[in-house]
Amino acid sequence: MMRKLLNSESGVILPMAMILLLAGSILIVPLLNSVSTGLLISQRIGLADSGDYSGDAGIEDAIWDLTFDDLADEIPNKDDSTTYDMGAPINGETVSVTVTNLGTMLASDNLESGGWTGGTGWLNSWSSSGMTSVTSAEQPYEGGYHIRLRAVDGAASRQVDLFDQPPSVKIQFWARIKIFEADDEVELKLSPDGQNWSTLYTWDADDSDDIYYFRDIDLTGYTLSNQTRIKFDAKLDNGGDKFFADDINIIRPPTYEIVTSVGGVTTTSVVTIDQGQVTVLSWEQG
Ligand SMILES: [Ca+2]
Ligand SMILES: [Ca+2]
Repeated sequence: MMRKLLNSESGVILPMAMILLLAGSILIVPLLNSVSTGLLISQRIGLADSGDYSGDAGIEDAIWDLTFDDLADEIPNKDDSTTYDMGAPINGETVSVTVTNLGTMLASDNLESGGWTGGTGWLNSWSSSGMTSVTSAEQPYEGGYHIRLRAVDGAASRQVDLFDQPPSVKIQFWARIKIFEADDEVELKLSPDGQNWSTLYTWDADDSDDIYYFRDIDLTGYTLSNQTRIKFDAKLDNGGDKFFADDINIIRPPTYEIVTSVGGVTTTSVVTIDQGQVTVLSWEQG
């Protein structure tokens, strides 16, 4: 009896499992295809008219694994890299894939050089005017130095190449206001050319509590050029009104270089992946 029951149960379970498996395949395969096609149509740019699609397949596979699987977790830090062969040959050839984490930092300066030339990733030194200094006075947020702007003509600006970067670049920093009265203002401005300026943020008397705050400003929607300028610009009426800034970073979403090699053809792509949103910054074969 028991034996018979087991037999009859297994006879039911196997077909049911097969049906579920089949149903799963029917649902999942089109889903994968539509997501993959979506990536291709909406994200891919500038693909050369080349006969070798195997390398492209390797890149698409890596983008999928970075976005939806755990490939990103394997290379969590800047310059981390991993190399693997795709599970199944494509067009009869083995596709080798190398994925490298390019990191998120585009430019940074914590002012710890004590002057206007420090930091990394910038096109040049800070340009300063008026009663503006890198100073150790009045408690920097971080380390021993910060920027201080005073009076009507205080300003500090710097250039960074943001061309070919994803739209969702951010500028992050710490800022503090001391002794502002009505009509005292400091603005953070952005320009693609040094001529046309957009105001990203304005501090006024309401912010005058002498406490450092973290600011995280998204540059999505602004024109980002290869000579993007950021500028702290003071409109204060005397030297006792003070604006401080420290630990200034320009960052992008996690960015990866994917290189595939198959049959002597190398394909290289750089992509950013921001909470499931893929942006292809470059995709070249040769
Ligand atoms: Ca500092
Ligand atoms: Ca004042």
